[in-house]
Amino acid sequence: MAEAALDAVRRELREFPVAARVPYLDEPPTPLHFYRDWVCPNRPCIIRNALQHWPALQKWSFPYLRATVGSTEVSVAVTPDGYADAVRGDRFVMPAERHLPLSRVLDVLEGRAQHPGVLYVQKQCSNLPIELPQLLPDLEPHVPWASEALGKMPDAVNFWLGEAAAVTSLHKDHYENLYCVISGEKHFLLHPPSDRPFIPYELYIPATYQLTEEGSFKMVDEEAMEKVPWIPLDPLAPDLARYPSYSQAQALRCTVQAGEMLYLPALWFHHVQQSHGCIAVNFWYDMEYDLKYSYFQLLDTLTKASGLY
Ligand SMILES: O=C(O)CCC(=O)C(=O)O
Repeated sequence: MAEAALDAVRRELREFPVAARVPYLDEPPTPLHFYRDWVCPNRPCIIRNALQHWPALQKWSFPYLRATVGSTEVSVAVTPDGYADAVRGDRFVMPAERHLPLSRVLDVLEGRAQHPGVLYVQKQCSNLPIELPQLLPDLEPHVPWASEALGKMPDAVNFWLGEAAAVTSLHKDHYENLYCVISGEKHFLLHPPSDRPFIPYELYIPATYQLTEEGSFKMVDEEAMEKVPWIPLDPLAPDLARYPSYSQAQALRCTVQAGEMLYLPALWFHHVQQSHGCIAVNFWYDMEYDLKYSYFQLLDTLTKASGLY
């Protein structure tokens, strides 16, 4: 009886409708349209012609970055394999953090210098205004129509620049994310929150990579930290023998080109890759902890309780 009921729940979850692709808007929406058509229904879209007035779009080349912020030290995530914040064996491993002049990162990206591991300038705590304030005149400090629709300013404005090998593992955030590509392209693999029953989570011992003097990496456990719930699955090569339910999840893929902005709604799972040297900026607006959040929590609880994942 209970098993039949669970089967019925699983069937309903499998058949839950999702969009087949991420739609494009040819111009930024009004605050009302953004709120009504995208934020409320928690639907992603790619917005064109929303950044063309930013000087960054014309200016941000490697020579320009060298000239304006080349000597500025930035936090760089360094990993042996390009995966920061990802499951490796029985650990959740965070990157080694280096502070390097941006010109050094650019040298490595251009093949003029070597550095052990894979470099990714990314620190998700407003590294743009904090570490690279000289670049702020080249863009708007927020996305006005989004700030008006959401009734708040962004919690963080982040700058991303990295090697093609730098990958962001599948995860979700409680932010409404406006992700702007300035040069190059980003490849997103997305899952709607309704795919939660098919996406595995496990608890992992947290560890951090340390880069030794000789340039090799070792993992050091973060003894004081609690275990971290994380997704062990690589959506590019899912281990379906181990996580068979993932075959029922429906990934949406999209590429965000230079000059485009992805609206990535809160709670959507995302895995991100990029072209070599891609430059991006994103705005994180804290989500409203409204019914959407409550429904997601309910789905999460049911998923765990039903033994799905
Ligand atoms: O660009 C990336 O590599 C990751 C972006 C991301 O995970 C985010 O904005 O939440």
